[in-house]
Amino acid sequence: MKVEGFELRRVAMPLVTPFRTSFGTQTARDILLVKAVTDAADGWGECVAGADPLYSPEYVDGAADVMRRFLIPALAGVGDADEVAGALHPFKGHRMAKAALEAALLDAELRGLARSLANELGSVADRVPCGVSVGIMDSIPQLLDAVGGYLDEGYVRIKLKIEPGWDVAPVRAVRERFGDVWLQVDANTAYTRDDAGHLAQLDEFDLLLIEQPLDEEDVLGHADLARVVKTPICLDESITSTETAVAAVRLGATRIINIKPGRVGGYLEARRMHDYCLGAGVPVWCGGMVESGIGRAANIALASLPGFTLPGDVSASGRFYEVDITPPFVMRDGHLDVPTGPGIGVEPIPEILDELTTSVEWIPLRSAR
Ligand code: NPG
Repeated sequence: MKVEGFELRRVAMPLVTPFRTSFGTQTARDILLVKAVTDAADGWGECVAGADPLYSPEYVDGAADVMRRFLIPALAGVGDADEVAGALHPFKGHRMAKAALEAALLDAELRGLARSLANELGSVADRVPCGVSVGIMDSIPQLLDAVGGYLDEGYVRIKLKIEPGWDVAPVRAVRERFGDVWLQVDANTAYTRDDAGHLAQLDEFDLLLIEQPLDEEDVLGHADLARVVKTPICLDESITSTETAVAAVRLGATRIINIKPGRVGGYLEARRMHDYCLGAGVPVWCGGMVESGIGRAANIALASLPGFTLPGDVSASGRFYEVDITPPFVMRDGHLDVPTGPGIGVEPIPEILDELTTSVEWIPLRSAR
């Protein structure tokens, strides 16, 4: 495959409702889409970096900058998606930027071969169960309304965002109102080691897991916490590669892993992490980063691998967007169909894409070939 260049396209997508987490409130996404133009086909990737470096050190302007100045030039001479990680390895970090470039090339390559990403990754299912992530609300009645609405739509698992001051009471209220629904919580690093006793109060609610209670660098703190709290700890932000996953599992810091392709540097690394976890008996689930249909399609493919035994943050497009840039993913019986078409199986709808685009930049590749 000969790569001619990459189009970096920024798209502004308003959310249907504000999404509040312990690190901020999001009302729209400023999405960086990458289109790889090759002699095989064009391919799409979505960069999940946020507008501000609040979830991770990456942010969308920084991702565009590192792609433009360092990552894309380093791809001259790369002919296959599986060469991308090696070519970009000299550049530290920036996994979300790297993931988007690799995803675009993988999509182009698979489209050229008329093979689906799901097949390529090792999918074993034609549909995946949908979990939904529910933001922090102003009041418990408002939260109960929101959760009730998602359960009515058919979501099979609820994740509540928590932070100090919004944890035990909302979890208790949801448990009391909705009975034995699959329930888990996500703190996005909002607690400290001193909160161990407080977090242990969540044990009585039979949660599937507590996600990333402590700082991303405090892996040892999670291992200590896991000896105090009975609910399984699941790491997200701390796990940036298969090697960090192996270490966290060995330390006893995590019993379950949230795999997000952007956070770990791409779908190929995500598969490698999945394969390790499957072999080690560590359940995994697919995280979400409020993706448009481009990233969502690829996440659904990943979530259909055999080790993804817990429902992921894999929601219908309508959970976040009134209008998506691809045909929307619609939930049926609490599940989404795994795309079967070539590559990620979906493409942006040109008129909608153009309407939501805020900038486009073309970066040609000076190929060594
Ligand atoms: O379903 O796409 C989704 C969102 C799931 O809660 C979700 N994502 O911390 O996991 C997270 C959180 C997130 C969203 C993190 C956006 C960073 C950015």
